Amino acid sequence: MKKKICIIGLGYIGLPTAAMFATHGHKIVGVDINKKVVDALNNGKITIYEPYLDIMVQAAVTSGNLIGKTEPEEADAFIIAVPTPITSDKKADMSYVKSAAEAIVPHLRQGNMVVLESTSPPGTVKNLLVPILERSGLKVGEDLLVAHCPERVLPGKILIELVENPRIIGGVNRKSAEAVMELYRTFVRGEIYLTDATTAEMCKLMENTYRDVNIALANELALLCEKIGINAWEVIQLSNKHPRVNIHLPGPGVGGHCLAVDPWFIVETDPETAKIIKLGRQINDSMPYNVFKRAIEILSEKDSHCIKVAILGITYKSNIDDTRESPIIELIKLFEEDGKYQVSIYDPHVSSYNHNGYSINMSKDVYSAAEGSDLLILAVNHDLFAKVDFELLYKKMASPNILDTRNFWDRKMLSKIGFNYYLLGDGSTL
Ligand code: SAJ
Repeated sequence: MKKKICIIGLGYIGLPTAAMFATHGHKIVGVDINKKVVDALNNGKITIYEPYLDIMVQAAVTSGNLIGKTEPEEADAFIIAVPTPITSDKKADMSYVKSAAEAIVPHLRQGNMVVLESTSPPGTVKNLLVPILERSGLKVGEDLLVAHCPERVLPGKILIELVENPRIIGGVNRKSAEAVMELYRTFVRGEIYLTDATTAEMCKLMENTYRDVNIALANELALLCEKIGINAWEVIQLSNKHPRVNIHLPGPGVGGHCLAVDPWFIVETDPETAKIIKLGRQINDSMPYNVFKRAIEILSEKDSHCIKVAILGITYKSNIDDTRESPIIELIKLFEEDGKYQVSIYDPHVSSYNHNGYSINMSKDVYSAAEGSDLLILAVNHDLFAKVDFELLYKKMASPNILDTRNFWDRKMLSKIGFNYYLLGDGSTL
């Protein structure tokens, strides 16, 4: 049966979810406190980049099934997809979830569903959401069906993963979980597994923690191999031939709003017990500094007061425009704080960067960023960087040093042109 659904939060999760429900026949009110986002939506436009999302949103708005508003209103179901950022002392900031829940209370009616999609510390539905919703006077689990349905989509592949990924739905009781499952069945083709709300919260956090800890292991291996004088990428490739081994990839750090944040929500719950999780976070957070140190070693021959470093890529991973928690920002800051370096940055997906009063000047292309530089760091493996004209790049640079942090470029080809090619995690080039 077609429903009216109010989706609170029109970001990387809320907007695609709204468009998905709307193009499957439901009436969607997309709610955001940012008027610009709402106005853009009502004009069929979007303010974030995600492949094909613009087309889908436009279709949904044109059909009349998706409209944007700055306040929630009465509906059959409410989906909360607001951010759960991290505070400076690494605690979950639940203020957006709290205000979204409070905003829907006056509109709740008997038989409504409330779904929390935002990634939250274990116990959030039980201890934070339910007490707020109970202010409506409705009996949670009977008159009001409540569940956690964590999002699991990969930025860059959101639309396909929304449909195909398996989902976990954790209800305050079975009745709630089953009702929410029926709603999501509208477009989810993957398996749907039902459980309780706190288990669902922990599953979501552990999925990202599992990945974060495994990347930390790969980063530790990279640092070890640099010291031992061997190539970590070869170790990984060969070790992964074992049928039960899947070592992840090292890199300049772990960013994004998920892996760099979610493990802290578990640490916060029990810091004494969550030892590996915390250490993994610390190792990954140290990677920008390790890249910086390696760059300084490469540049140590240079006797100059102003050394020019070019950095390619500023996003937290390849082929997206998202710079949240990007380790590359930390790397840039390390060079700037040292004072000896002039840094130029280019990213084909980011034309300007300004966050909390800190702004970065972006170059207009690879070659203007590289002009006169003594070292070029490949920080993000955007597909577009495979198409660089390396002969031209060689001519532009003052000293032909490349530090590849992603094992993305062809060492042989670059060496043939005349570059000194260095690879993160490869001690054989030291
Ligand atoms: N990275 C590495 N080495 C690797 C893999 C990734 O250094 O081997 C780095 C990336 O460069 C990036 C960071 O990790 O900085 C995170 O990238 P990612 O592609 O692993 O994940 P996200 O943050 O874009 O999306 C994750 C996904 N979670 C898992 O794969 C377990 C996604 O499915 C979740 O929905 C999403 O978090 C989320 O919203 O929680």
